[in-house]
Amino acid sequence: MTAPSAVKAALSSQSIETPSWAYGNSGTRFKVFAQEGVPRDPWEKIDDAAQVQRHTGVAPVVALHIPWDKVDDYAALARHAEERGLRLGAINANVFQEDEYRLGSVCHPDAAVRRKALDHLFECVDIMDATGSRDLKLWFADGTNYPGQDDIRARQDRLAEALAAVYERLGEEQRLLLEYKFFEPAFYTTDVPDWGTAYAHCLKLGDRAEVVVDTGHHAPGTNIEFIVALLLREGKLGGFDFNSRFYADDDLMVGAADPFQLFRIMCEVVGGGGLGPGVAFMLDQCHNIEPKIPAIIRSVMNVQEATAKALLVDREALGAAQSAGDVLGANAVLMDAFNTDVRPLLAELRAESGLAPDPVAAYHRSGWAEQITENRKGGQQAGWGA
Ligand code: PSV
Ligand code: MN
Ligand code: MN
Repeated sequence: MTAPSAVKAALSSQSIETPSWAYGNSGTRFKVFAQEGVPRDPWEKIDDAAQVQRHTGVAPVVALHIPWDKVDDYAALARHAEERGLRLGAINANVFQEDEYRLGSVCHPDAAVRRKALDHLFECVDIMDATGSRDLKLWFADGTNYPGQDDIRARQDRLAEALAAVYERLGEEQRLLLEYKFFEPAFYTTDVPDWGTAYAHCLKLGDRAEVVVDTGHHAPGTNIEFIVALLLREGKLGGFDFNSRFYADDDLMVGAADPFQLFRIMCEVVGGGGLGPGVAFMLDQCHNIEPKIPAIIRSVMNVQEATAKALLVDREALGAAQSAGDVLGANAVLMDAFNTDVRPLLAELRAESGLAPDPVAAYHRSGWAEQITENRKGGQQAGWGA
């Protein structure tokens, strides 16, 4: 087994990015259940993110979604984050919530709509310049519902053209992260449905274009860790949108539905040398019925636990069993790590950093929930899931 000190050192280097929209109200197409004390604006979302960081110590980055997080002064928002020990992470573009986008955004058959979408993407890069964000995260709801509705290849050409224009606009330190999703809202074709399509576009664009793996965006049974291994090997894994799913894009807490899958993914990340700043460990979740801040803390802890288990894999023993063709032995090495209770190790790590061993309990004791319930009235909907 890897020495606990090495595991702790590696864990300390991981930083988990929380999404601004997970702090606001969200729901399904049937109902958004409003909660007391939710943020009324992006400034308060950052205040809540600071609570997650305060109790976990490994979530210092917050992703924004534009225009859900529209403010007049993005540099001031970045300062607000900095004053709370945070920094602003990925800027998520939103070209899916306006009437013009009924037939798509950058793949739309009408050049005027494509132009509007592209202008929004440029605006997102301007925001990155102001916030110091490294990553532009692109997810397109583009696709078609019926065979013959539009030309599949022409839509790919339009997509490539838009991506090239955005890539061109990026600074040297900025990256374009392309997210795929196999269906929804389009039901027949989706223009970026899978890692292969995203990879092909990123490859053409250049080194600073990489793929985002949203764990909820695959068909049931897909071997996500294989995709992760392959993208890492090709130097094209830009990051994750972590969440878990029972059915489709459920956006539940990561590690809730299938902790073993999360472990297998993190094994590939660790094995492929992806546990550094090159891979963004973002959450993309919607907490519809559970209280938001503790749910985000729990999610951060779930990622940490899976990472710790992956770090505990005895790589030497695994390699030896694999070379010897010892099928059961190799599998046992992996399962030993998965079945290790890493909670005491993580509690120790937190204590060493001056944190309480149980971040959820510490949050509940802190009085923050009572304070925001008292001080915030009329919380804002995150903009998602309605
Ligand atoms: C789309 O389903 C998605 O995963 C994209 O990342 C969006 O930006 C996000 O959800 C919003 O929650
Ligand atoms: Mn996502
Ligand atoms: Mn999604």
